[in-house]
Amino acid sequence: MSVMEDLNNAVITGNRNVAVALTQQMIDEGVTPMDIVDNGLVPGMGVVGERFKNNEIFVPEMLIAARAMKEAMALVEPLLAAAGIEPAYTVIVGTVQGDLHDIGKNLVVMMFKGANFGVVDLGTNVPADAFVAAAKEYGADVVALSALLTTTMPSMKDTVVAMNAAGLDGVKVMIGGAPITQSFADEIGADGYAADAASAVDKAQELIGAAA
Ligand code: B1M
Repeated sequence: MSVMEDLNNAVITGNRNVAVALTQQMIDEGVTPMDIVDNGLVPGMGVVGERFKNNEIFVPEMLIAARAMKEAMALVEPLLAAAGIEPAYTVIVGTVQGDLHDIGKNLVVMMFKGANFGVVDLGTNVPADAFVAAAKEYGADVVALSALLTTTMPSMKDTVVAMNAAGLDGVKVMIGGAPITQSFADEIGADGYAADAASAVDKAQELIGAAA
């Protein structure tokens, strides 16, 4: 098995020590940081996302895999930055105003990072105008809203309205969270809905026409 395949497996199984060691080994051997990300780390998280969608693994396994990916990425990120390599797409993620639930939102963040999106995480209780400001500041491709409370679902509509009012119709707004459905997304004019964190990445890629 190649070192790259071993790195894939280390991410899939959440073995962060091996993931970090193999990443460092490849850096030392002169493998380009982009090659490590594209062929060693991202495909591993892709497998994790698929297994999560298929209920073959659950939140704890996903968190462990994401931690392995994050620690390996920490070695590669400075090299990418030094080479002027930026992620191709930027997503703003946050839990909407009034809502403090962030476990699902954090999984969404991890899956986007695992797919090599640039991620701006605004945290929880995020007002519509903060999503608008961040979308402008970072030139976002996607704004991803999470809500866990039926009482905060209207904040999603407020955000869609604010994005359109700010002339950001070109930025795709997608929504998700336990009480959210495709029909609610249709009702409030959101561009997309995803049922889980792995599907959120698929949906974002579909909305912006990015290669998976
Ligand atoms: Co709260 N809570 N909570 N809570 N809480 C729920 C959501 C609730 C269903 C519990 C219940 O009554 N059975 C209920 C909501 C009822 C409703 O609205 N119909 C509820 C309530 C009422 C409340 C309070 C109002 C309780 C109170 O104070 N009286 C209060 C509200 C605080 C606030 O937000 N303003 C409250 C507080 C809390 C805690 C702080 C104690 C804690 C949150 C801790 C934290 O997040 N840091 C908490 C928790 C943990 C829960 C439950 C138990 C678990 C939520 C969770 O993290 N699930 C929840 C009951 C339940 O779900 N069993 C409950 C795991 C997580 C991985 O799943 O977030 O659904 P989830 O994310 C999924 C998908 O939904 C999706 O991807 C993830 C999986 O891949 N997803 C997206 C999420 N965002 C997405 C975005 C996307 C795409 C997919 O695209 C953009």
